Amino acid sequence: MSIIEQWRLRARFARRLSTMYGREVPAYTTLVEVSEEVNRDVVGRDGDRAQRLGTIGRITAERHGAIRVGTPAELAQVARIFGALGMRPVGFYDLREAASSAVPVISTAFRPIDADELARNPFRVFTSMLTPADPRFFSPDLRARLETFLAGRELFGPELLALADRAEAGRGLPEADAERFLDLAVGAFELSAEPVDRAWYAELEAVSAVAADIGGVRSTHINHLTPRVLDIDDLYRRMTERGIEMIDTIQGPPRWRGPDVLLRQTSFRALAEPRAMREADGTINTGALRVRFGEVEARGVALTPEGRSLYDRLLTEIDRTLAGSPGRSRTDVAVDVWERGLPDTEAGLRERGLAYFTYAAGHGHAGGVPPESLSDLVEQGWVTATPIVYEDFLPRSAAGIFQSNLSGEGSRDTRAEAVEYDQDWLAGAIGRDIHNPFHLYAREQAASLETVATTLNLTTL
Ligand code: OOG
Ligand code: NI
Repeated sequence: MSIIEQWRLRARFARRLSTMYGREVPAYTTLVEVSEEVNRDVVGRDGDRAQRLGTIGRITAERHGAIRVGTPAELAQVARIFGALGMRPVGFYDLREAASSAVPVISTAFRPIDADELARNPFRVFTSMLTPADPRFFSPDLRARLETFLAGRELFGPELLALADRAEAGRGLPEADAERFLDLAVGAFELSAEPVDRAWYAELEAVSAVAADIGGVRSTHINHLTPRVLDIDDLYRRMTERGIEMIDTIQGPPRWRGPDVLLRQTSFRALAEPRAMREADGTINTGALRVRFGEVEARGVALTPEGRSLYDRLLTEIDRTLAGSPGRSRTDVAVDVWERGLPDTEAGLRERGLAYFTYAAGHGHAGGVPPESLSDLVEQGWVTATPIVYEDFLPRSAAGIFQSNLSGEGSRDTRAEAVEYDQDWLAGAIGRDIHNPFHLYAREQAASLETVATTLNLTTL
């Protein structure tokens, strides 16, 4: 019997989720249309250069989603559903620590981890879990009621989870089961029509709008979906021209003359959606909640640990400079800092070991004996270097995206001690390894170098 392989399940799931979200949040459909327009124009203008970090086929289908759950048990179930789609937990993000915009969640991202799987369909989901045990956000009393509420709900039914386990174990599902699995999985992330308890929601909202979105309702939902665009500044302008209100900034590194690194993101503000509300006396009214939005992103080259710490230092320098001269625009300062701090060519990033590349034996050399160093090999045309695209997220941008789409600041007791939820804790809670993104990029780079060494008959590289 033929089975639908995991990557096909993943691609279908991403497509169906996108259709569903477009129906629920029509401005998202506009965002996708405008992204496709921009991508067509950039490819028309720049040709192959536009596709240096992924083919237009991959980029057109590329999405990331965001979901939020309440407990380790729920997160473990999410891991089974995404495991069915060939997506593994990668990276650990603690958004409770974000300086100006703390949110009571810790997060990981589920995504494919092998280069060929990413090329087939790179769908990823930023997945956050509430931290009720953190006393900076929740009093003991509220924590207890919240945990009881969360323990009493079911986000994913037994049939969905059983199909997920079969898909993961068998690396796919027969067609009829695949369809059933996708129906149930997409359905689990639709906005529920079940009435929201107004007082309970408001009580949590006073602590954090994210806490209310997660723990104030008896179901989960896709919070946003994000297409990838090749020119995010152009997209921002076009969306604004269409009358869609965007958040103030594009998060992440600035646009500048050098290579794009990591990730730039922006979004449109969360829209008021009608939701049924249950009042204290039991009557049901129609209210509105503002939690779901559309985001868009441009991806650049993945940085090594050295590149990443340089990036983090440059961000700090931008903040420091701005604090000292508040009249200047953030963009101006950022471009300045970038031009002084970062090599403005791919070769520069490569030679200083700041970014990851894959290498392949080329045909551009004059012949003779190949040189021994990698940079000579590349310079003399023996080997080509292609940047590896960044597949992950940025904690500071993530916190900004969360916050810029929330109304209300929430409250936080800054005197209380943080509770340690770290990566090991999270891995234990879901019973799966959490991959280190740097190791994944380094592994891909190393595998390509090994092939080059074999092809050119070099003993060391
Ligand atoms: C997740 C926010 C983070 C991103 O792209 O950085 C995120 C959320 O709002 O649940 O999606
Ligand atoms: Ni996002």
